[in-house]
Amino acid sequence: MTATSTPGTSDGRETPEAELEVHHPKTAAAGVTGVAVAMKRSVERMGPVRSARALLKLNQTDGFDCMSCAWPDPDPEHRHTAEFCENGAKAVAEEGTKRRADPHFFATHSIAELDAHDEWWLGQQGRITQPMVKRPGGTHYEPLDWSEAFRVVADHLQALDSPDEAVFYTSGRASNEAAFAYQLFARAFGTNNLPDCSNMCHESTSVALAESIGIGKGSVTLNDIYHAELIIIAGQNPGTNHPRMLQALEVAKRRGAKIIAINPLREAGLVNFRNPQKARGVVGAGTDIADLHLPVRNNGDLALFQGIGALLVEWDAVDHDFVQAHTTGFEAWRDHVAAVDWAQVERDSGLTRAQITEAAELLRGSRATIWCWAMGLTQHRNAVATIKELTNLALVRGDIGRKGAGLCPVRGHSNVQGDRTMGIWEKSPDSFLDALGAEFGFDPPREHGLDTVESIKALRDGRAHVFVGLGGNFVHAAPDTDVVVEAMRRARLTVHVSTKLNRSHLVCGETALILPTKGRTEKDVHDGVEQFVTVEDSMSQVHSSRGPLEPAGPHLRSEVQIVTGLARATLGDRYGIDWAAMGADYSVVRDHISRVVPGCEDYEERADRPGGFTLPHPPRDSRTFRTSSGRAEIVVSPMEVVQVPEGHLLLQTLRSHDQFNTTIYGYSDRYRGVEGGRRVVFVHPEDLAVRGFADGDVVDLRSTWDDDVERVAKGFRCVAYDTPRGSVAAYYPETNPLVPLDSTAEGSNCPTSKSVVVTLHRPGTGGEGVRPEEADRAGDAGTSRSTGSRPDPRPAHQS
Ligand SMILES: Nc1nc2c(c(=O)[nH]1)N[C@H]1C(S)=C(S)[C@@H](COP(=O)(O)OP(=O)(O)OC[C@H]3O[C@@H](n4cnc5c(=O)[nH]c(N)nc54)[C@H](O)[C@@H]3O)O[C@H]1N2
Ligand SMILES: Nc1nc2c(c(=O)[nH]1)N[C@H]1C(S)=C(S)[C@@H](COP(=O)(O)OP(=O)(O)OC[C@H]3O[C@@H](n4cnc5c(=O)[nH]c(N)nc54)[C@H](O)[C@@H]3O)O[C@H]1N2
Ligand code: SF4
Ligand SMILES: [Mo]
Repeated sequence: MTATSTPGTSDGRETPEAELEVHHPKTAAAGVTGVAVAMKRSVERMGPVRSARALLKLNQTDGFDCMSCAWPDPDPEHRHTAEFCENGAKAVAEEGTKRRADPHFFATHSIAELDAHDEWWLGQQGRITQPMVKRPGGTHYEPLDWSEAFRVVADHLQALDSPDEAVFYTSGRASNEAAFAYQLFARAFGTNNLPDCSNMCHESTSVALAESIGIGKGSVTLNDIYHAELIIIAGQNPGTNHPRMLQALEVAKRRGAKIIAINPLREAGLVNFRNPQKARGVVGAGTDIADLHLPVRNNGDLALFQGIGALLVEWDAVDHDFVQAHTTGFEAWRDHVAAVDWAQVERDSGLTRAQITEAAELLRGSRATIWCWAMGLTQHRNAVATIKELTNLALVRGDIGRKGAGLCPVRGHSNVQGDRTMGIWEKSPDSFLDALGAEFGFDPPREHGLDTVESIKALRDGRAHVFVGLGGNFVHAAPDTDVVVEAMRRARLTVHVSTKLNRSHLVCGETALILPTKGRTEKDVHDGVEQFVTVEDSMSQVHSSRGPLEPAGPHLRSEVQIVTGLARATLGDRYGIDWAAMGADYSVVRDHISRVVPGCEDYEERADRPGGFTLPHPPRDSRTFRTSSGRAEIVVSPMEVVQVPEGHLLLQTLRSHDQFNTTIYGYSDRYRGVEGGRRVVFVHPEDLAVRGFADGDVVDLRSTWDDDVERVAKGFRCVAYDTPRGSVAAYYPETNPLVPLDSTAEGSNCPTSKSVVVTLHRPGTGGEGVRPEEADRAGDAGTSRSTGSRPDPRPAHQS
């Protein structure tokens, strides 16, 4: 294949932004700056009245659930008037903006012209107000009415040779009601092709936990955090991605908990935190959150966890009663970890035995330990094994089903966990399909559907022809951007249910539709009756959500209305499913949910109580493990860690403080000291020096994979940074062209976005380790695409 550059990604840019500045990273998170930034952005985008109306209802029992992350809310009696963080406020401002991308906007900008802009600019154009279509051969989107839009989708779906030629993607912001109706639509249509963002996110967690403890969800509640003696935070950056978690950690700390951060980077917030809700936080030095920071090398956690296991075994720091009563596999695991080669543990983890011993001692001394983790563990080839290994440590310490202890995978999207509970899953178990079939009088398809990576391949290879996205930005979120771009362009129809413009609308199938939806912030009234929706947070708490703001336009429909409209147009009255009733009154959907989804009995009443209700979790509730053995499984995994060839580096792709996934709020990664741009790569100073580079140099990144495709992302400014030797970092989604589609986690098929083998190159010269002819090929492809220019990176004041 030919060399590739960054087509289909942001703006095909080949150099860092002119305004890019790098300062010393901050050690403290939040504090006054966080509050000030949140207020400034809100008022800029929404104006003072809408800002106040929205923010005072954010995360309140009579208000709406924050649509940013899945961190839970405190009990109703413990909520503040301002129960949100800086990034929650940014998410609200992004949706509540007064700006509009209306039909006139689409008439004045061709799709090609829009595609030359970066993701930040696209987001700045505001809310989409009417259904839009790009017809075959068309250069622009044009408006159409809802019934015609539904007809276009129905015609394409009905024309397929098999229902399996369509894929129905979901991003984790969809409500439970929308998700339930959507999976019903896909299955009544005849396919389990229900890929979702989870496939790129916590899928490794779901797989590992289902096998080890019999349920793919975490076992702690917020109250457990307050009562923990030790909290371990591995591969997660809460200061940016789950900011209110820091407040819970602060409470735990004041009650005497110790905290260990396992992270290649010294992320602000883990090191030091200033709570803006407490005067002490605003003026004082704040709380040192982490008692111990272990700067593990990228992908080194499996080795670290096995090293800790070896020490616990050596010290016999094992809860034998728990192991005896509830687990299987202990002896084999004990023998495996007791035999670890410490030289290998140290090399693969990048940590010394002394550092590992310090962590193991804290674990030995704790009677209640909570393990938190996120993308730093899930997006690796060995992710499932790594999470099982951490689970082994929790099991041998008896830390499941005990107050103040447990497993706490911290989910990303606000309702990603709820969507899975509602059946958004390409591999839903037969028990769920049976219940669904019994409720609606049909036999749902049983064959597993396509996940995200498989869907891309099916579209690429012409095995799938229709893509429907309920939210999200598939083109920029998925790995191997160039392949995804080609795959989507081969589709006969691409459909996106969206609030705002994004890249996926511009990388079109032959026909493309944008169906504009109301968001969480907005009122949803039908025939004078106010509707509400329900969501589930990262700790299995289900509750209602009601938006306070007037919708962005009179033509918007809610996700439930759009999904049921699509289903009705496509399926008519097949199986006698009453789509119209569900779309008109969401309590009809909830009534179905109460009979189909386990744990959701009396759903209508329990979900709408202040604070909602907690879904059952057998290991947490009664130390019951519904695995094949009926016990929690302590699993042996070989210590396989990515080995990086000589001269190469291991790249992790992560989030800045000023984005939500592919939505770029702005260009300020304040805590890491990067302002005015995003094309940076964080590298250890000696890794720069040995390659003849220095801080400030511009390099191209190339990834190395087992095929003949060259994957290049151009023009990144080197930032000398405190990261382990050999481990580098850069932002997602700019680096997604480097993640090979076939490089996925064993067992979960999650793309390995946190371990990409790369080399650094001087732009244009071929640089280090490349033959000049290779560099030329890269250069050619790099110039084959238009280079759109991004205007002033500071948010413009259009409203
Ligand atoms: N403001 C904001 N909030 C968000 C999001 C957002 O984009 N913006 N996204 C949401 C979503 S969908 C998700 S999934 C979550 C993501 O939340 P996080 O998982 O916190 O997100 P990342 O930025 O990907 O950060 C991963 C962290 O893991 C570390 N890391 C990388 N590789 C390794 C490794 O090999 N081992 C260890 N131990 N650590 C490693 C990185 O240094 C970084 O601190 O956040 C959610 N919340
Ligand atoms: N390299 C790399 N790649 C990654 C990751 C990584 O760490 N590194 N992380 C992965 C992870 S964890 C995830 S979760 C995925 C994220 O993948 P996605 O969920 O597909 O992406 P988002 O950027 O969250 O989607 C943003 C879009 O959703 C739409 N939207 C916003 N609000 C609403 C709403 O209320 N309703 C509807 N219908 N649409 C709405 C808007 O149009 C917006 O542009 O990316 C993955 N990709
Ligand atoms: S912690 Fe997450 S859910 Fe809570 S306000 Fe902040 S972004 Fe929203
Ligand atoms: Mo995620």
